[in-house]
Amino acid sequence: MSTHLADTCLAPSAPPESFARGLIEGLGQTPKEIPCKYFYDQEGSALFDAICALPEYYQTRTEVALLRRHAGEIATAIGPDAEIVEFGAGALRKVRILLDALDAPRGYTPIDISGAYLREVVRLLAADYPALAMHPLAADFTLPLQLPPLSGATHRAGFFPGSTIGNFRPNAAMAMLRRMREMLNGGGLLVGVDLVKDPQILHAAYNDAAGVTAAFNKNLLARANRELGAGFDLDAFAHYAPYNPQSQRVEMYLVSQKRQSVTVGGQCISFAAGEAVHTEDSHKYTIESFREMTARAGFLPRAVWTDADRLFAIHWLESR
Ligand code: AVI
Repeated sequence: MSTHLADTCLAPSAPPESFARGLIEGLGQTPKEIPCKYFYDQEGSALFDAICALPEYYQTRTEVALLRRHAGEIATAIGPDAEIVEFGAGALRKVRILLDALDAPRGYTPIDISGAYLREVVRLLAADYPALAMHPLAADFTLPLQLPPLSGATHRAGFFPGSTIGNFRPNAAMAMLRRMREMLNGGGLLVGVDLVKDPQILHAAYNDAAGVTAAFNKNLLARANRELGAGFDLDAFAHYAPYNPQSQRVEMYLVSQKRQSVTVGGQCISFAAGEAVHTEDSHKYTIESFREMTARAGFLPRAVWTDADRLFAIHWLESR
């Protein structure tokens, strides 16, 4: 569910009713975890928007600049009369750049778990693109799903910006790419991916000076307090987000600062002092490692656009 409608960054989330179940299940495991899809309630989406504007979080501004700079080439790669399928229907700012550059785009199919969010996306875009046929799909794009037959467009092109793919483990990311390829039925995929880089830059991006990422991480506990009446003391948990240069991912944790017990949905959950709850992985790829993964998923990796500092890459993948 992407409940926040600011024109910056949004990410896929999960229906609220599943939060209690997912939280209790994850905290019952050893080691403890909370799936990152639960970050994005209204508060979490607003915090994520704030992250996207942080000086340390280079990803959003770099991707937007790449889209702007290479919009013409991207439009040529996609071709005229296309229907754009956006996986996760997030940042309107990004899809607008694409739609403005394309030659006669025929349709837009945003896929998001939140029907309410989709309605708002469609309302906002329909005003500016009256000729574009809107086919919103309220669904979880990480699961198999079938798109309705094409109408008006000659082909589909997928759009998956924001390096959301990095929040999936590589095997899951590859399986998802395979499903996307099948769904697109011969159409290509434009995907934004954060690059492997100097660990200090990555560390700063997930440990910002203003503490917004820490608040975003702790929002999982705040959300449990709001929605489930859980008794988390936010000060009794610390945000910890190291970059692991061997596994090439930022790992995010909430670390219990003392021995404590919290009641969540009627269940008592105990934390040892120093015990960590794993909340997110953000995998980074080199241009080559990402191309290799997409080729194994059945795509033909074509053009790649990257910035001079090699912070971020946008890949154009054709279907075999
Ligand atoms: C949504 N996703 C790509 C973000 C990332 O960078 O992995 C989520 C995020 N987590 C902490 N900061 C931003």
